[in-house]
Amino acid sequence: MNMKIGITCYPTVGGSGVVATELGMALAEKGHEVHFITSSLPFRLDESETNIYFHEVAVNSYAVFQYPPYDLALASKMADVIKQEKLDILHVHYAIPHAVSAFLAKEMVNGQVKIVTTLHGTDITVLGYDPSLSNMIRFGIEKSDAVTAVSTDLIRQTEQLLKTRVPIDTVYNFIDERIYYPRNPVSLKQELGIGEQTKVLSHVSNFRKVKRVEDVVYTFQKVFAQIDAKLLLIGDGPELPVIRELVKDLGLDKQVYITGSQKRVADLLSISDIKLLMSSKESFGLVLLEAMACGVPVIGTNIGGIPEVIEHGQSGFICSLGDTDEAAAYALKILKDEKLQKKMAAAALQRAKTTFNKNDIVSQYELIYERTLET
Ligand code: GMT
Repeated sequence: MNMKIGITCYPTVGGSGVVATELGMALAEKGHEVHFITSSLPFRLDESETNIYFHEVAVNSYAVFQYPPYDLALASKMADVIKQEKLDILHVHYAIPHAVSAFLAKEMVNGQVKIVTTLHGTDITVLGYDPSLSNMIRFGIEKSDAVTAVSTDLIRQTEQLLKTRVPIDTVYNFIDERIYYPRNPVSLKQELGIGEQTKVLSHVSNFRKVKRVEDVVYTFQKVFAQIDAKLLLIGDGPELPVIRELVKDLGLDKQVYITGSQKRVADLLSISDIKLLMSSKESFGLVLLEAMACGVPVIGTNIGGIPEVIEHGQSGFICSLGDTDEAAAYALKILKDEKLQKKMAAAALQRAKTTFNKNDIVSQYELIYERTLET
């Protein structure tokens, strides 16, 4: 059954925006009509594709408003699009503000749409602790017609923290396998001046405090003490200046490449022997899946949804939060044993293709949409 689906997400670079955009494009390819209702054109969205439409939410900043009313402008735009385009489904990513704006929009059109909300983590694990917002987040969740979360651990945390009383389905994230696949690494290694035998560790994030990039650097320091290696720090964010200083203080400037935001993430991952994610909060860790799809073994912390992505001892290793000795020991175990590295790389690739298969996951969302339309 072809449906008319509205999608709202934060369109800027970030896992939730990427997943929402990829999902919209995949649904459009399957014949659904997809309407993005966002404050700007989502990164990676090609609006010239068939069945894709973009509705910009314009936020006016009149002098009387101390804060521009994004949530209300969004609700108003959602209501317009639901009416004009006769949307069946409004799929919002993040409970606040998006599910709350969707609820307002639904009220404005007398309930003529179903709301599906996907939780990505930040609204629950960061904002859920703020008592002034937790009632609002619970409201957004409970007023949705269906709710999904990107990991089972995120459901556990949501129920524990917010005491929600509605069913939530786990629907894992997926990546576009036309972008993330094992590529030929030789030329890029040469271009970066990295020797063919030198091992490469990498980290990709938005350099927020929760990503604990300093643990990545300390882990690398311990690995480099034993073998020839380089570290690629890919991405940008508030902690980058602190990390740059740390790298300098540790005398690792020549071993650590700070690349900033990159369009060639898949290429950089493909020349990596290991990918590290040492976060203190992570509902899923999309960057782990991106690395696995490039055939790279991953090491992540025992936090949030990470253990659902990495099968410990198969596609990589799970270490305790903050334990850089343990992370370095796992990294060295992989890097010193070529046979193990190849086995783990193949397992990572296989897991990305099966457990996180794009077609299966898009079908799960379609079934959830259909279920809401039956009620
Ligand atoms: O982690 C971030 O800083 C960005 C954030 C987002 O909203 O894009 O990521 C969240 O959603 C991603 C996609 O579902 C997940 O892969 C990330 O684990 C999750 N981040 C956190 O839970 C901290």
